[in-house]
Amino acid sequence: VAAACGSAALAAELPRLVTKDGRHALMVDGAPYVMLGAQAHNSSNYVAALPKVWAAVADANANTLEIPVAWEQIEPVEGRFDFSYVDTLVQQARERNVRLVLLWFGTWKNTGPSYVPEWVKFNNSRFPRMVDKDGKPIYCLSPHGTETLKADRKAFVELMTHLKKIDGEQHTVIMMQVQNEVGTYGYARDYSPTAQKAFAQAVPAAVLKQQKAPVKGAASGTWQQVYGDYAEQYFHTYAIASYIEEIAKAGRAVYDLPMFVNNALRDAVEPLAPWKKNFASGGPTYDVIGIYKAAAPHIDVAGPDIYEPASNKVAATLDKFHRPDNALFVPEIGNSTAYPRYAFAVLGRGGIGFAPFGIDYADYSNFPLGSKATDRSMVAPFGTIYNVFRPMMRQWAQWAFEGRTHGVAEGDDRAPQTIALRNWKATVSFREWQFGEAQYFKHIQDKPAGTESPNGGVAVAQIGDNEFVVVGQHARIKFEGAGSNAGKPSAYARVEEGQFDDKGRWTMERNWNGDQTDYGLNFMARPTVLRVRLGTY
Ligand code: N0T
Repeated sequence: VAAACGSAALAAELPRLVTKDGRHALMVDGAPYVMLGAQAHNSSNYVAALPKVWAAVADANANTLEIPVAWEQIEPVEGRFDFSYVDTLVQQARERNVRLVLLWFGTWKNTGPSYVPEWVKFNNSRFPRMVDKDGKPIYCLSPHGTETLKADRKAFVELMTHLKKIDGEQHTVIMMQVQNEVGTYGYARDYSPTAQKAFAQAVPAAVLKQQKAPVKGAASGTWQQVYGDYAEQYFHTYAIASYIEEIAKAGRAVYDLPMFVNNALRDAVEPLAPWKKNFASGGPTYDVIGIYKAAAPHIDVAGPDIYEPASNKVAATLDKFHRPDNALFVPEIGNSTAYPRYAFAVLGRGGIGFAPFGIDYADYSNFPLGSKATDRSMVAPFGTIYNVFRPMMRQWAQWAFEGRTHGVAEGDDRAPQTIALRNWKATVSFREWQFGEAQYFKHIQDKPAGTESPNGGVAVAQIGDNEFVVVGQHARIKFEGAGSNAGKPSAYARVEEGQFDDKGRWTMERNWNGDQTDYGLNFMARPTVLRVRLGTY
């Protein structure tokens, strides 16, 4: 009876984000959870479109679906709300044992107002657009529009109220994205009289504290005085983040789900420089996460939307968004074959979630951002990876929260990478045959099938002093002593191939030995889970 009550109490616990020692966990039903996610296409937020979404989500083995809820669909007429799509969505998710992350497409969707209801879209006197330096309205709604904020907030609060009513016990919906890829393309900020007045005000103390100036300016004062050439971008960022905060805060007051924002990236490799139309000003780009933390404390996470596959850029982006005050969460990543390998890097780094975009059999391909394919072949490369993580997702999430996990994705240079472990070091190499060392087979020119482009990845959890869980594909891993084991010869005690079940029990299928371990542990196309124990002598 006590156990039954205990699990009921856990199930009733609200999802929330927790941070300890600079690491993060998304708690779902009282325990760390990793979103092995999939995002639907932008127009699949209708009941009739859902079958093609669910089919792809199932092929992906995803445990979480990210899908829009549009302001235009829940409040087509001001003050009249329709939650029929939300009801069906939640119901169908439960039937499939899939959790939901709802994307609130409100005032800003990829910066524009495309998803606001018609009564908002064309009423610029009540819902002002931003204006340029000549006072001409531009496409983007102004974050200084107090009526717009009121109306968006009201709709969002209605949505949260409804979710609490239909889902306040089960928590099928585990997280909310507030707006989508906010900011403004082509314009640094609003130049309306209201904005001009605000721009001349002093930078709020919370911002001063959390956002340092890239180039030293005044310690306090106006945006211009403190942030110099970055002032317009930072000011606009503050305006948008404050607007989002009002919405998130009001929504959480009725139903306290974790909330996040997503970001259309600025380049994380090129040196930081003032905005010059090269990204959306005002969005949660890596350089202004501090402003979001200061202005929007009800937003837990700022996550990168990754649509540039270059491995150095992905690595730099993951580094910049993974901070003691910001959990690593990739709410969108391209769905072409260059991207699945990054699941190993994100899950290995302790990310709380990863979601390819466009996991949906709608008749739409967002090539060249993503895959040309719109069928199972597009989903399968993610599905095979999720397939091995899903049974042990809860353990992995716990290990990640304890700082035991690491991960690498094959670089575009195909070069080996090392992973520093506690008293061990692992080297991961790519395009190796399963037998032998490349140096003895220099006359062999060909490479393993399916490795023509980089797609290897390995994630490792150190679950004991000498024990590891290793998941990989298209890669070789070798261990050697480091730290207190440095210089000691070592050998495998066991290399068991198998699976953890959802109760954390390990089932071994076979023990690798002989050719299967003599030249490192070699993962081929099919992702495999190994439980490895080493010893020194
Ligand atoms: C994303 C998606 C959807 C290297 C694009 C990406 C989604 C939104 N926007 O399919 O629209 O709702 O969040 C913007 C990518 C910018 C181009 C990067 C070129």
